[in-house]
Amino acid sequence: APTCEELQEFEFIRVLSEDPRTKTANILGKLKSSSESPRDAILLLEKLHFSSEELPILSKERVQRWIANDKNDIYHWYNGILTKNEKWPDFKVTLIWPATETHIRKYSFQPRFLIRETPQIYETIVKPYIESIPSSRIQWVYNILSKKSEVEKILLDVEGESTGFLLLPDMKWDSVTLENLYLVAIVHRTDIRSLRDLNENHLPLLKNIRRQILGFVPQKYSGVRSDELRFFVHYVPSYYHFHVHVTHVRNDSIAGGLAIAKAYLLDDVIENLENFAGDYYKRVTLTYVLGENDPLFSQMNDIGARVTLDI
Ligand code: M7G
Repeated sequence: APTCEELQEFEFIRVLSEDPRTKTANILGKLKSSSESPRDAILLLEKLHFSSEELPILSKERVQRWIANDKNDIYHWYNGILTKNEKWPDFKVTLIWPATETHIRKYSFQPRFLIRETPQIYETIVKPYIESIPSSRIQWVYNILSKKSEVEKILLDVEGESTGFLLLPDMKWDSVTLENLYLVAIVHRTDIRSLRDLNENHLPLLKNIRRQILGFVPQKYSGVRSDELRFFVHYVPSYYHFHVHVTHVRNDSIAGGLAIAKAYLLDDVIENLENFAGDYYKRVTLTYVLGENDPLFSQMNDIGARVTLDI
C-alpha cells in the first residue's frame, strides 16, 4: 500500500464527480508506490463532521483566521480557516489504487435512468453479466471473510454455514459519528449473488442478520436504539456477494446508496418471502436506477428496458 508520504505525491488529473450537499468529491490522479510506475488512483474525499469535543473550543482554538464576507442588518457572514490538527481531522479519504476502468466509471458523474427489470431480462442479460464478473472484483469480501483484512474492525462474528455472517463498519463510515453510522453485514455463504437469488430457504439467514444486529448495535453504541436502524440491500449492487447495509435513520442523505429504487428494506424482503411467495424475487419486476456508466446499462438501453409510459 502507498505510504502517507507517497500519497502526498498524488498527481491530480480530473474531478470525477462532486456533491456539495454531502461534502464529497471523487478525484482521479496518478500515484506511484516505491519503485513502481505511476498507476491510476481514485481518492474518495469526504469532509468530516465536527467533533462534539471540538465544538466548545471551535472559535478560540481551532479557527486560525476569520474572513468577513458580507452583512445584512444583524446578520453577518464569515468564513473560517481551521488550524492543522491531528485530533480532529477535517476530511476522510478513501484511496482506490490501482484503480480499474470500472472504478473510474463508477465514481464519475453520470446521467441516471430508471430501468424495469423483468424476470426475463434478469435471466437473459443480468445473470449472464453477473456470471462473467471475475471473482477478483470481490477479493475484498473474501479478505474480510477469511480474516486477512479489516480483522480488528469486525464487530460481530456469527458462525453457521447457512446463517452465519460478519458485521463490520462500512468503508463509507468515519467510525465516529453515530448519526452517520453505517455498517455492513457480509454473509459467509457464497451462493447468493443478489436480491434476485433470495427465496424462502434464506429466511433463517435474513432473520438471523436482523435479530443479531438489532441486539448488538444498541449495546455497542449507546445512544443508538434498535428502532433507529435501517437494514437494506441494494439492487443492483456493485458487488455480487450477498450483504446487508445497516445505517442510522438519521443518515438519510438521498444522494447515493440510500435512495429509493436502489435500497430495498430488509423487513420488506422478509415479509415478501414469508407472507407472499417464497419465489417472490424470481417473479417480480424490479424498478431501479442505473447509471449510464454501469456495465449493464448499454444492453438494458438496447432492449428498451428504460421506463416508458406503458408499463
Ligand atoms: P453495494 O451495494 O454492493 O455497492 O455495497 P455500492 O458501493 O454501490 O453501494 C457494497 C458496500 O460495501 C458499500 O456500502 C461500500 O461502501 C462497502 N465497501 C466496499 N468496499 C470495497 C469495502 C471494503 O473494502 N471494506 C468495507 N468495510 N466496506 C466496503
